[in-house]
Amino acid sequence: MERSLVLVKPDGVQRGLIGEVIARFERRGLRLVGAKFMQVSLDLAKQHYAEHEGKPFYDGLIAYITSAPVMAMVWEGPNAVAAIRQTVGSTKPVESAPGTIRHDFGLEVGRNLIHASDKPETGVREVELWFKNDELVDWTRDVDRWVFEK
Ligand code: DAT
Ligand code: MG
Repeated sequence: MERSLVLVKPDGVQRGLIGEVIARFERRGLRLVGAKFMQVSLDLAKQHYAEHEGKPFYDGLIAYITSAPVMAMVWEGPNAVAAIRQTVGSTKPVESAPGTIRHDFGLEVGRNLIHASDKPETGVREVELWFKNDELVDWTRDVDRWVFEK
């Protein structure tokens, strides 16, 4: 089953939006596999955002993600990565479609509330980076057969 890392970033946590984000993914039919509320270390932030090193916004991005606790989660489902990115919205909140999380709660790219893996391979790498195996739960729901076709 495809998996995505999801982070409710420090602004989302501070603004009391953890429940809102979880509710949206639950309602979508995705299955929660792991969750932890944590302060992000500088080392983890740098590994997570390694692809952006050297870009003009990099220092601000590292400062933002380490500024206060985040809610880190793993969600799974068929096409979970695409489904979650769709619910999250575009990187820039003002370019996000109405109804998406970044549109409905955000204005600025540097306060865009949430992170989600951008490709299935990224999902695998990011889940490995953020979670130990014994922090992830393999489980089924009685409702799965009404949400997942196979
Ligand atoms: P996403 O978070 O949608 O996957 P990304 O991986 O391109 O976007 O960038 C990671 C984060 O970096 C993004 O959530 C916010 C910040 N960022 C990206 N592009 C930016 C820009 N042009 N100006 C400022 N911050 C930016
Ligand atoms: Mg990204």
